[in-house]
Amino acid sequence: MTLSLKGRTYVVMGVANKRSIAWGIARSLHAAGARLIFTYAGERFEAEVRKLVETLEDETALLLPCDVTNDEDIVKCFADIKEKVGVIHGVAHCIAFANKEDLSGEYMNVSREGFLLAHNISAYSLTAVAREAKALMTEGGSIVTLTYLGGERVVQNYNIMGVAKASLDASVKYLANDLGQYGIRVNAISAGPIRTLSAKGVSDFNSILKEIEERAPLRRTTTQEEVGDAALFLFSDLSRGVTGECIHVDSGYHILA
Ligand code: NDP
Ligand code: N5H
Repeated sequence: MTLSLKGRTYVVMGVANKRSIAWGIARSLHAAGARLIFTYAGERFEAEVRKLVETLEDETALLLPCDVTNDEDIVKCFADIKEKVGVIHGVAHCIAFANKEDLSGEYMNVSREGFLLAHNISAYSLTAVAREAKALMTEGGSIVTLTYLGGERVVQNYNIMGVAKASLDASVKYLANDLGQYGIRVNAISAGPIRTLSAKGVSDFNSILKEIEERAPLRRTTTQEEVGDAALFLFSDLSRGVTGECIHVDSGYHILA
């Protein structure tokens, strides 16, 4: 068993820019020789993602639109992938969204609309994507999503995203149970805080990072590369016995009281 992914194809969903965790995963998979297909939500970041993908200098790389709030988009995206490449071996789901006003203050003030939006994009999308991806994973496969400690415990201001991540974490287990019989594994990586576009606007992000540097067992913050390499393990056959699992890549912060 090796970590080489030569001859394998992976769909990476959720690159917005070079700081995205999805881009860290893409770089690790690319270094292992995998062929990559990127999906992006809207035209907003298309040009930026296209530029990044070009830096890989891989003519086989593909870039397709996929807004996960739209079932037709998901179905069309995977139908296009089927037509263009046939078989895929995995999907990296690196997508989440909540309204900014629902990410501070008291959780209980969340509106029905804000609650449903966060769950739609951040949790349901994994199930919708897994269902479409399954048809293309005829040689078995591995699905990896990204979660955060705030889904297991109360983390100040994470609020509606914590509730959505709890739903995502449970989805990983139910999907793992459904898809195991087809040789498809489903796992999550719980990443420590990383400064990305999504994290922009979090007012006390510096103090969150400082606390990790001071208290986490490894005494440093998490990098995109660390998450990328853990994902590489989950996509490779080295993790062939692992499914329904959540691996914390957070300098060990989650073990602290
Ligand atoms: P980014 O902002 O780089 O990525 C978030 C991605 O979500 C964007 O690419 C965005 O696409 C995508 N997205 C939002 N709405 C939709 C939609 N409707 N359809 C398709 N894609 C959509 O941030 P991160 O890399 O930080 O986030 C990736 C994942 O990592 C998220 O699940 C996040 O919760 C998780 N995570 C992040 C941590 C951190 O500290 N940064 C810690 C733990 C987990 P577009 O830009 O095209 O709208
Ligand atoms: C405890 C914290 C800090 C407070 C909570 C932050 C939650 C962040 C997650 C969501 C996904 C961020 C989000 O939806 C931002 C949007 O409202 C506004 N941003 C955008 O629209 C940008 C342009 C696009 C690209 O963003 C998205 N998502 O589409 C948690 C932190 C310590 C860790 C963290 C940041 C976790 C996480 O899940 O991302």
